[in-house]
Amino acid sequence: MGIYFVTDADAAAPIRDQVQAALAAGVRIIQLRDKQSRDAEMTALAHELLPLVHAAGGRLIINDRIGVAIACAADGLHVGQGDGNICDIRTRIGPDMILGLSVGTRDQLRDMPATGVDYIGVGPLRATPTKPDHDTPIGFNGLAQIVTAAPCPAIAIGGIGLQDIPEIHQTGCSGAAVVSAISRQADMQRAARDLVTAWRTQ
Ligand code: TZP
Ligand code: MG
Repeated sequence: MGIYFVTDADAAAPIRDQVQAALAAGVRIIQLRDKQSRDAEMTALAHELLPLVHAAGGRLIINDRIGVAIACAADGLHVGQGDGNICDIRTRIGPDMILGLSVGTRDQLRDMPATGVDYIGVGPLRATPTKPDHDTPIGFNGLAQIVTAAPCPAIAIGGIGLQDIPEIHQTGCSGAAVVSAISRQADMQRAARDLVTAWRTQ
């Protein structure tokens, strides 16, 4: 998956600009995350973003909202531990939609159903102000333990910057998810390109 961009509703730049910068830089997985907007707004934005993402050969994944993901026929849905039963969610979204699950402990990995989840987002690697209610940071050791035991591709998330890419790659992660390392940079496209290049040259 490489560099995976998660949108930032609290950044100065509008979400659409963030996504365009990430796509122009070569990011191919975009997660639309906006905890505040209503379902109808998020669905409308997803409808706008989907053609842009697809024109770049990318995939659009919706955070949390199963109804939105279904309504806009998104490529994927990403849910957290508190977002419902994974088997039920898989039944609702059908067999083809990408399903990602956040995992922060080995217990959570053990409790994950053997099938149905396509990838896990593992973290937070570090404490991050972007998600004030995040769980305890797991560090590189925690990340490596979960990634090694995972039955599916894993991507790291939480407090990730350019300098972390080699170590994340070394743990066996299939990608690295970032928010502020793109969304809150003065030149978002340049920041995204540096991340994409760093991942590709590992
Ligand atoms: N899930 C775990 S940490 C996080 C999410 C959505 C936020 C990561 O943001 P940043 O700015 O890349 O640290
Ligand atoms: Mg969630």
